[in-house]
Amino acid sequence: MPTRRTALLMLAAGAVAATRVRAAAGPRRVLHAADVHVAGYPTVEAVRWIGEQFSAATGGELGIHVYHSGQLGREQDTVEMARFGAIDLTRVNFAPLTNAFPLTGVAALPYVFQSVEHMRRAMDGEPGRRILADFARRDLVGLAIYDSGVRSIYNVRRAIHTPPDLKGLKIRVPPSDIFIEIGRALGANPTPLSFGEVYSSLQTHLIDGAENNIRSFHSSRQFEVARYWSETRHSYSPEALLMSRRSFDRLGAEQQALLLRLATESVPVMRAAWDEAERTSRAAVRAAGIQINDVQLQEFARATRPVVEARLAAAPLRRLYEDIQGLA
Ligand code: GTR
Repeated sequence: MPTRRTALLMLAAGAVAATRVRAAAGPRRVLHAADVHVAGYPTVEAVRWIGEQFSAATGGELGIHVYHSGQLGREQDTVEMARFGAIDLTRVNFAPLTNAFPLTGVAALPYVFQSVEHMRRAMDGEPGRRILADFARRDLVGLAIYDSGVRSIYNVRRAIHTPPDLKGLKIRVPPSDIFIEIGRALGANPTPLSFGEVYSSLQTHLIDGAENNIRSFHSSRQFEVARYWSETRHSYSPEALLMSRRSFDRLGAEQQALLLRLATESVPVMRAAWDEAERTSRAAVRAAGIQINDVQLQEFARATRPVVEARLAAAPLRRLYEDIQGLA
């Protein structure tokens, strides 16, 4: 059963969706998708791209409307809404999925990937397919895995070079046991908050810093408040595009096959936009005077190793971890 909070959100989403469908001329059926990122962000544009291609290929049978900028609420809530069929699609990071879908946690672990290429090889390959298939356990269809760059720590106070520099700092992390453990292992005071709350929490000093990829740091405008970016590069935690099983089952077999194909084809489309977006964002935050510094990576890897070890006790997680390492 949905929780009361989810039920209310579902009602709200249903109302929004109904209005939009009546208002919009265009595709005969519109799938409703959620994303916390702003319009123009590579994940938002990749999902729009799928909709455009679908509509073009079918003479307007089906399109996608993306509710961007967190219009439909927090990522965890949109996952619940998709499970219960209140929305059709949601694009969320692995981070808020790690508790309910432990396989996603393996790909979010600190320093599990050696490079962007390694992450892409693993997520395009058998490890990625295993992670996507596991969403079926909870009424979801895993459609695609997108890049999310690499996450680093930023804050309002000082440059971080080694874990002890984080002592006493309240660092926002996504709502995920793994990220809370990473924060603790580094000696910070990890504070789980949803993405939409981070900017104002930095402003009001509820938190001293956070961690994310440079595109999100830039597009959420958090760089206006947090002036120190330290290259801890501790997680590549990718993005998932998920579909409600109920919505998927309502499509015909041909539509299902087309959607699955387009989702796979959207991955290189997204990556091209991502690579460009990362470069632009890095240049923009530098130009805005953000202090970017390197850190003692070995020390960050050593301090967070127990977070990895704790996951490896479970056989399926260890297997996935080893398979990912095999693709390094
Ligand atoms: C971003 C990710 C978002 C969201 C955010 C966060 O990198 O793209 O989906 O999860 O991080 O930290 O909440």
